[in-house]
Formats: sequence, structure tokens, C-alpha cells
Amino acid sequence: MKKVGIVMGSDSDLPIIKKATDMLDTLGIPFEVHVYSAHRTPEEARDFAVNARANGFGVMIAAAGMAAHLAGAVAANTTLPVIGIPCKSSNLDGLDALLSTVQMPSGIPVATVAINGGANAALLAAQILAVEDKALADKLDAKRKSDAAAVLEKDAKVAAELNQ
Ligand code: RP5
Repeated sequence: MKKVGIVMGSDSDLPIIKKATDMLDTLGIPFEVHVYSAHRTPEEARDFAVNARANGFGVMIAAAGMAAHLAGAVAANTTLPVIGIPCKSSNLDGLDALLSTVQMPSGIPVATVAINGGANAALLAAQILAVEDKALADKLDAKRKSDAAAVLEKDAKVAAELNQ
């Protein structure tokens, strides 16, 4: 299976990335994580993206806060799909990172998930890899079913408690 390449702008983004790596672990998807910044270590971020396809990656996840240019910088240097996670890390509650990540110019797309959306970033990466991987698609189907069952269990509890 192709790996997921994960990069974060700072180790202060780690709690968000942990949500992604936990989900990938659950699904049995291999990944590689790095701390590379679009601003502080631009060469390393660029090299990771430029070499990603040759190094066995199938999709990239990039997480950053504040003036969050990392996902865009990765996307500029690969045609692998890039998923951006805007991180809440400033006085602007993540809105700065959201806009910096999502507002890409035509030609260089970044699939942006919600602010701090680490789990969804991993699930989207899994869904991209599952296009060519039936076993992984089956795992994703099973997860949807068990997630739905958990919600219906909560419905039954709330209904039993509150409905007349
Ligand atoms: C961004 O600035 C990082 O992605 C992080 O979210 C934010 C703050 O970084 P640190 O000052 O905590 O290293 O580049």
C-alpha cells in the first residue's frame, strides 16, 4: 500500500497530527511524519514534496497554524493529492490558518478539512488510497457502519430517557 506523507509546521501541531496518525493506525495504513515549516525550513518541506511520489507516498497531509502556507507549498511541489489541516494556534482561533490553507489559486489544489480536523484528514487520505484498494474500502465501509451503530445506540438511550 502507498504511504501517507504527513508534515506539520511545528511540533506544537502534534496533538492535531496525533488524531490523524491514530486513525491511520486503526485502518492499518503506513505513514511517515515530519516537522517541516514552509517558512522556517522551506528546503526540507520542498524536498519532501518533490520526492514524495518516488518515495512511495500516495497522498500527503500538511498541518500548520497562523499564516499556514505549508499545505500550499507542498501542493506546489507535487501532483499527489494534498490534504490541508488548518491548526488553531493563534489569537485568531484558526481562522487565519483556515483562510491561508483553503484559498489556493486555480491550478494548485489543496483539499482543506476543518480547523484541527486531523481525523477527517486521515479518513480522506484513506478514501483516496481506497480507490485502488478493495480491502481498505471494505474497512472504511465497516467503520461507517460501526459509527452509525454508535449514534443509534445514543439515540436509543436519549429516547428512552426523554420521550414520553
Ligand atoms: C506555524 O506556526 C506552525 O504550524 C504552528 O501551528 C504555528 C506556531 O508555531 P510555533 O511557534 O509553536 O513553533 O508555522
